[in-house]
Amino acid sequence: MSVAESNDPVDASVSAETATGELTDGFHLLIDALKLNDIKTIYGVPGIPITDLGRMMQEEGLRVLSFRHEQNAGNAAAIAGFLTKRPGVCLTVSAPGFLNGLTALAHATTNCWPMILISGSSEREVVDLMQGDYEEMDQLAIAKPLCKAAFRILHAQDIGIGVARAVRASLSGRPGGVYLDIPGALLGQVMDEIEGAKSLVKVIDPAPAQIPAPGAVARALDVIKGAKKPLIILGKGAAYAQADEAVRKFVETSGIPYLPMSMAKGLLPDNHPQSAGAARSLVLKESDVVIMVGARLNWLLSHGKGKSWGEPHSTKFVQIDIEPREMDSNVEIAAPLVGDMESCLTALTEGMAAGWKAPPQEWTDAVREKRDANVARMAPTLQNNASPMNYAGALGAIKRVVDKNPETMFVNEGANTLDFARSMVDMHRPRKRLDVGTWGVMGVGMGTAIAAAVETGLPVLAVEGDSAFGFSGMEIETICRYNLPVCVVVFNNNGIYRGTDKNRAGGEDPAPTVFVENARYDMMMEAFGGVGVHATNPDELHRAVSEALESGKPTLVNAVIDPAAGKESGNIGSLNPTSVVAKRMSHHVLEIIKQKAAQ
Ligand code: ADP
Ligand code: TZD
Ligand code: MG
Repeated sequence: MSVAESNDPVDASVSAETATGELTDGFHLLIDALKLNDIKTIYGVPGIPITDLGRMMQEEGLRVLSFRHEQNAGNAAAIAGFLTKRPGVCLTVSAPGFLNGLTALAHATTNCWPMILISGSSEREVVDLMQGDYEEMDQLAIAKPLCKAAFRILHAQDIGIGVARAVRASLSGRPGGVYLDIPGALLGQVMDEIEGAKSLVKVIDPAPAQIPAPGAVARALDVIKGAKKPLIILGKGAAYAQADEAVRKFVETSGIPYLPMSMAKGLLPDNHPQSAGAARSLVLKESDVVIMVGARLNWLLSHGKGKSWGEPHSTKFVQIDIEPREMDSNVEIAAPLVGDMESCLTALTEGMAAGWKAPPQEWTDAVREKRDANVARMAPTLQNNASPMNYAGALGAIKRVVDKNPETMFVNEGANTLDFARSMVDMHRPRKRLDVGTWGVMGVGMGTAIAAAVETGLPVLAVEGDSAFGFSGMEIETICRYNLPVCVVVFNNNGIYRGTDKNRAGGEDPAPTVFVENARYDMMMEAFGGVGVHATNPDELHRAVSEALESGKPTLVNAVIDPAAGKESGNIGSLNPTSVVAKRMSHHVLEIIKQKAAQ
């Protein structure tokens, strides 16, 4: 189409010197803007008004992965952000599609991962007058409190700046989720193609090094030097930062035991001599100085206080974080070190170089002994060949496969399936363990597995509770459609936590935590042309998973787990509120309720 053929008002902006007479449109400007900013993959679900956008994206060389539900596409984009240090992009349709994707955007923000949710939206004029447009919703307003930043682009000539703002906002400082609202009408807007190309913006240095203040480094070193029982806690912020060598140097130069948070496992191999992973309770309780390295003192660390920190014993904290406001969020931070991971760790390591004294041997020996004792105690349970399987037997088989294939991307969700796997399956390389993150979300599994395969090209092993799997299980069709090297293992214990609960009223309905008995999840995979395996003991499980990783064929292993093996809520049962009502309410109470009902 040429300028002459179009009567869009935007054409008025075309300047005489540059106009070629050829036009571009919102669709192509958006695609060009994303490509210019190194976006290579789009995770989404098509529909009005973005169906053609997806087609054109594919035509223009972007990889477009179409999902069965936006939440899974969003979870894929979120983890792509974590893995690549670039924003993962999710593309959704208006209102319901947008809302489905929003959960994942909030999840990305909560986890400090860069992600952009691009959603089509309905006619602005109609939405704002609330006149009932197709999929009407004021999406920008709804997204705002759930992400780091939210933008709407109304004019084709602003697409370049709009995308640049989204990319920079997602990556700069503490990374997070960004919402980008694309009213359908924008995609059809036209402008001169040369002017359009000029309007695009390549984001330069979106996450610049942030050097910590020298005084803050000296303060941190002083605190560390004064420690008798120091501990390093590595968090997923350190994994995200891809400062792997700086992490290793800091830990090894310091000689301090370290505890990896779930997704920081493998930053140093779990069998590293300084790992205190298997002595968690001891090191949290006993340590006097803790160096937080890209980890927050949130619920996962009992907020840095209370019984698990050895109350009344008081711990001094040093904290490295790119987000200044994280400091003192739960307890006082004696030495805040604000800056980017690599710069902070390098500064600390350099500060240690001159005559650094290793921590007291009494402490490091105590940690090592406790760890070795716990590992030795666990070892035989990981070898048990019980059928139906218990968690240790099944995870022993999984552990042996992962030890042999350390490059495997390991995805994990569930309650018992998550908590036992975290402690029983060692990670050997950085950013291999991908799980439920800060919120403990069920349903991240298949989206995560798909993005892990797509972004790394490596084989993926997803170990899933049967409940957890159900949240995103339909995406096994997506796995088969794109022929991704993903092996899903469903730990099938017939339910949430356990499969043995009974209906307390004695009625026909099963208890709320119980599923269909002896379901065959493997047959779901077969329905889409993948490989399904039914495994009833650890040997069968080991064989099935080894073969799947070897062949790279989409596989689902239905691993039969003893329905009585799990604990309520896995490791976090203590977070459940308890009822004080020992028996049914008194006669008087029931009488009052009856009278109210009769009114
Ligand atoms: P975990 O759950 O493993 O304890 P969190 O998600 O709670 O980890 O904490 C990660 C922290 O890392 C966040 O506070 C975030 O601001 C921080 N962070 C992320 N990227 C960087 C970086 N490049 N440099 C320093 N800190 C970072
Ligand atoms: N919904 C969402 C989105 N996230 C959640 N965490 C929950 C519900 C609650 N929940 C858990 O915290 S774990 C879990 C649920 C439903 C499932 C546990 O069952 P599972 O694992 O089968 O996945 P195990 O091995 O049976 O414990
Ligand atoms: Mg289960």
